[in-house]
Amino acid sequence: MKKKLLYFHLLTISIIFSSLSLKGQITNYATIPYSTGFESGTLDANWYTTSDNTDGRIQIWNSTSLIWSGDTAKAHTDSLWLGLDVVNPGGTYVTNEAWFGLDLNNESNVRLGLWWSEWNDESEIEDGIFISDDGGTTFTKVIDLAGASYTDLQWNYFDINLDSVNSLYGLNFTSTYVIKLQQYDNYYFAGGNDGFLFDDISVYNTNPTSINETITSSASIYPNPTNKTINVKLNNYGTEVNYILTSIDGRIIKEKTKINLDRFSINLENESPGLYLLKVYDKHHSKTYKVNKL
Ligand SMILES: [Ca+2]
Ligand SMILES: [Ca+2]
Ligand SMILES: [Ca+2]
Ligand SMILES: [Ca+2]
Repeated sequence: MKKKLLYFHLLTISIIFSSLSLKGQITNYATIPYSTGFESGTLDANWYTTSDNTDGRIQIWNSTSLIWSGDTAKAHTDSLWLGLDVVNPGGTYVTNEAWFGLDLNNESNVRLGLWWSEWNDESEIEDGIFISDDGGTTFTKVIDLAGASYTDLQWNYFDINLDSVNSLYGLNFTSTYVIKLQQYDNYYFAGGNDGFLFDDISVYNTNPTSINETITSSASIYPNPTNKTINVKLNNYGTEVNYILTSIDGRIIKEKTKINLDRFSINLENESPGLYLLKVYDKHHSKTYKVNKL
């Protein structure tokens, strides 16, 4: 009886252990600044890729090797890019995952910049950018990559404020921070077709180097939420103030430079409802505010 029980415990422990060891497949976590344009032709040690069936394909492609119906898939920069699709002849739906690990312990003011394009990829809930702060055990989707809303083979830039993403989704900068690029579809790039292309990925720190820490700046943003206009009143900013308003997925909505007033307004009447990030900055100060458009 005792022996049986022990065996049962060992079995349970080994099952738990083996299921845990399937997670956390990243063995290297890059420090920042980190960047890759895939020009070495292989994924560096910070990456891990997986597909939920053998039809999934995640590989680095050459810009000139994919031509279909008069279109050529080209790198954003230089020759090579990372592609997620399904092997020819397709037909089976696959979830492709490309992870990369970052050591962001004690970091702040971190941004993720990346270029993405797609080829006739349908929009599914699984398509997007996901983040884990626990080595890939749990992921949160932070950006939709909805292929149907974008022009095929046109590169789009995302510049994502990870501090804002963290505060929005309750994530933290840890030593096992994972960014997952995920694509779900059932055909291959040229001829089918479906697929995601990625290039020029960077994770970088925007800590200003010569900030005067004793001067605190702030801006009053009102009304917030708003359905029309927001007013911005500046406190302790210098001259030549700039602002940049982005959607939560990093698309620039509005920007203005060298404002020499201590208050100004931004018209949001024609913008869709949702959360926006307003960065207000001058030479020595920079602060980002959440703006809620109703
Ligand atoms: Ca490249
Ligand atoms: Ca898709
Ligand atoms: Ca498209
Ligand atoms: Ca499809």
